[in-house]
This record gives sequence, structure tokens and C-alpha cells, in this order.
Amino acid sequence: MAYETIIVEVEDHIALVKLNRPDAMNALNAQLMSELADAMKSAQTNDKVRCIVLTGNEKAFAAGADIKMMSEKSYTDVFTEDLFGAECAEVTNVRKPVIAAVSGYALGGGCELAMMCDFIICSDTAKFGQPEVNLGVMAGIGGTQRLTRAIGKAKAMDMNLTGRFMDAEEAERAGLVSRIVPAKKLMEEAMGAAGKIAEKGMVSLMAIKEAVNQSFEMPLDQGLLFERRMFHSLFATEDQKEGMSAFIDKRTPQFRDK
Ligand code: DAK
Repeated sequence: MAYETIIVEVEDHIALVKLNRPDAMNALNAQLMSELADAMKSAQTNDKVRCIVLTGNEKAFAAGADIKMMSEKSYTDVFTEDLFGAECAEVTNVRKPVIAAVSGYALGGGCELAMMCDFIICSDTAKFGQPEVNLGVMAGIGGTQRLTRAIGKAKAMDMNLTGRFMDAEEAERAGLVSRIVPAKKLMEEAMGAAGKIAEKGMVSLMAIKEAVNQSFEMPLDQGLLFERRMFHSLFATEDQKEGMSAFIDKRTPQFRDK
């Protein structure tokens, strides 16, 4: 599929997916979401890719769903189309690690898209928000659910009910982002993190991602059992033998994803 609203580059085992509608602050329209879903699916099946970095530009990761596209839609339209439902599922179904590198605005669907990734690294210029209330609607792809799990009820209510933006420092304090870096260093930091991840064994990476995500779905005792069983299962892999032998032999492990 040839892309017009995103740019994808695969290098050194990292797929860099860049949202590319700069004139519209990377607003998410149907074409962009469909291209993004396709890129994520391809990255999942491409053996050369071990980690994905999703980013925008310096001004905006994405300023939300495209308001111009949505303004004419009726209830019947959005309900029957299930606006962005399938595309979001492609993003969250990716089993390889996905990092969001956020600079500038991550608003509405943009903030929600960043939260669909495994973790967020942002620049000191980042601004997060769920301003849908200003449009007479509400968040629809995670802004009341993933955000609440990430930063707690008080801040999630505040963000959703007032529509205010949260800056990078507040986002880090609240646990929405894992790291803040100066804007110029954002991509270096995100690609560095992706590079570190890409060196690990894919079986461990996928198991870790699945176990952390299960923590949102299960009570603690079941989550701990799930984690333990996943841990046990990794002893069936060659990577476990290699990782532990390499430690004992004082050498760098050569993981083979087996
Ligand atoms: N949609 C369409 N165009 C947008 C846009 C957006 N969300 N955000 C910005 N733009 C466009 C502007 O219209 C403008 O285009 P022109 O007028 O030049 O043609 C251009 O980007 C530059 O924007 P500004 O001139 O406004 O730039 P400023 O620096 O002054 O302000 C801003 C930047 C990001 C603060 C401002 O543009 C802004 O407030 N944007 C809207 C933010 C917003 O309200 N986002 C939430 C949208 S609602 C669901 C799926 C998805 C969703 C819900 C449900 N389901 C599956 C159930 C998501 C909903 C949303 O995200």
C-alpha cells in the first residue's frame, strides 16, 4: 500500500512511522487511520522489524480526530461505520513493542493514540489533552479509560471535564509519559530506546507486553499467576538458555527468537 498521510522507514530493526498531515496538525482522518493500521500490520509481520516508533512532527503528534471530517456525520454514520474501531484495533493488536514519541500537541484522538502505544517518550514542548468536551462530545478511543488507568480519576476527570491541556512535566509526574527530553533530542531518545528493545529476544518482549497489558484486565491474583506462568514458559525457549549462559560466560547474548 502506498502511503500519503504517513511516512514509514525501516532501519536497524526499527519501523519509524511518522504521521504526516502537517497542515492539519496531523488530525486523524479516515485515510490516515487506514494507512496507519496497514503500517502497523506490516510492521508486525515484517521479520526485520523488532520495535516500532510512532511519531508526528515538532508541532503536533496529532491534534485529534479530524473535526472537519466528523462535523457532518450523524449518529447513524458513526455508529454503523464504527469510526476508527477496526483501525485502533490494528494498533493495539500489534504484539511487538510500540513507542510513541510525542512533541507538541497530543490532543483528543492524538492523546488516545499515544496511549495505545506501550509507552510514551515526550519532548518538553508536549501538550496532552482531551478537549472533546469543547466540541460537545467526549473522548471515544480511550480518553476516559486508558487515561484514567494511567493518571488516576482526579486528573482524568479534570482533563476530560475542563478540556485543559497538561504539559510535559505534569504528564511525567502523573505517570502518563515515561521520559521527557528536550525537543531536539526526542527522536534520538526514542530511537535509542527502540534500539535497546530491538536487541532483546522477541519471545520475551512479546510475553512482557502481554503480561503488562493483562494487568489492566485481571484481578491481582490472576495477573500474578498469568505472569508466573509466562515466566515458566520462557524456560522452554533457546533464548532463556542463551541469555543465562551469556551472563555466566560474561558475553553479550545472541538471541534467536526461539
Ligand atoms: N481536526 C481538523 N483540523 C485541525 C485539527 C483537528 N482536530 N486540529 C487542528 N486542525 C487544523 C486547523 O483547522 C488549522 O487548519 P486551517 O484552518 O489552517 O485549514 C490547522 O490545523 C492549524 O491549526 P490552528 O490554526 O488551530 O493552530 P493553533 O496553533 O492556533 O492551535 C491547536 C493548535 C491544536 C491548539 C488547535 O488547532 C486545536 O485546538 N485543535 C483542535 C483540538 C481538538 O479539539 N482535538 C479533539 C478533536 S475530537 C472515536 C474516535 C476518535 C475520537 C472520538 C471517538 N470513536 C472511534 C468512537 C476523537 C475525537 C477527537 O479527537
